[in-house]
Amino acid sequence: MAAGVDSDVFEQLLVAVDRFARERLIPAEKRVEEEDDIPEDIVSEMKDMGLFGLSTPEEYGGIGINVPQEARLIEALCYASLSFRSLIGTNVGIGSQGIVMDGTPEQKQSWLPAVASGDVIASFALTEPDNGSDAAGIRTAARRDGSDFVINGTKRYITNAVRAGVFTVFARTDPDKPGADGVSAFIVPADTPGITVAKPDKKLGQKGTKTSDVIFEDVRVPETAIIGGPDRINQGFRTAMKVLDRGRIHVGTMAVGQGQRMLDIATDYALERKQFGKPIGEHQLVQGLLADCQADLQAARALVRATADTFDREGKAILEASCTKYFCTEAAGRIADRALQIHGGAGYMAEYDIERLYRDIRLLRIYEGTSQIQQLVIARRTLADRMG
Ligand code: COS
Repeated sequence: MAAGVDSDVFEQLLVAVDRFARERLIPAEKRVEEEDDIPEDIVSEMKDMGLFGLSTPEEYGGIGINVPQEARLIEALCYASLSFRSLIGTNVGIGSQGIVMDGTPEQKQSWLPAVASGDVIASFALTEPDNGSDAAGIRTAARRDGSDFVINGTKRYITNAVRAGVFTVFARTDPDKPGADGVSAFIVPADTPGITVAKPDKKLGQKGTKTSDVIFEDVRVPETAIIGGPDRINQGFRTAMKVLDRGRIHVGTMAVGQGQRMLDIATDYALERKQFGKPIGEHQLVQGLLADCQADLQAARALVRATADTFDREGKAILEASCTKYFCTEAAGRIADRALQIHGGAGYMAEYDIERLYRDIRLLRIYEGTSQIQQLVIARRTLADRMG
């Protein structure tokens, strides 16, 4: 088992994050929704708490929590709006984990301390206009020129691109290999000439999060920018998949945090709201909705924690991570729908939090691999296991 942070220190951190989410973040949610940004004082507090470096190893200035600890801590943070998590999410997860997992010691030393402190935002640039689920089909090209590579292409829906100090960019280094085999992962500082970050996208929910197109035009990087060094050329797709496996456990955890929040809101409403002379929570059909939320939530939490333990023990959990992302995010969708239903007409009104949470959590079933991609991974692995 990866050591993680000392258990006493972790329990204190968990209490602090839980309090921060309830006392600081939840009261700021409406402001984030209106301003479509995270207030600077909250960004500073998140830095001070070390949240940007939660998963960065201690030797590089982070807190160094292991995956089971991440599964509890991110649940607590995600009791508040997912927009706050998104700010630290790429540093804790997909933006930096490629460097943590496969980077050279020099690459780790160069980037991880600033990622851990939050002074540099790391962003993960995989998706393209024509390649989302088919990640191995990416077209962004990195053409060799002496000991450099020259990158050309467009990346789409890149989280935190406007805030980024560094991108991990996936580009095709071998044009003759069409699939996963010709792809390499590069560390590209955001101020490298030739990079344009477009205006942030307008979205259904998660206001305050920033996604944008990133355009690479003749962006020149040395071969030492390949994650893991020049010898790891054409290995980038595997790095991306490993990063996404851990990311999928993280997204499952987010679904559990939001699921608990939505169930709590619906329960409070069921106790307060009266119809037919008594609180609606005393009507059995409303109880049925609450019971189904609770059962989904308990199952989702148990699955996240079991998968986090498997990942920690075995160093990978491909099948389990896909099951977790698929089940937990679909469960959060069901919980959102029932919680809104319990609110009746009020649930459709922006004045009530459930309307916003319902929109926010819709993305969970899409990013870091849609539910349908998870089904594909699960089925392929199930069949392959039987075939030996
Ligand atoms: N960990 C490590 N290696 C992995 C892996 C994983 N989880 N998944 C696949 N690989 C490896 C495979 O072992 C294979 O390597 P070998 O050729 O050496 O055996 C290689 O990667 C190609 O794998 P595969 O043939 O399964 O690739 P496919 O193109 O068929 O597609 C899917 C794989 C569809 C599962 C992948 O493209 C995917 O996850 N897509 C969704 C992408 C996504 O999540 N996008 C969200 C954007 S980021 S917010």
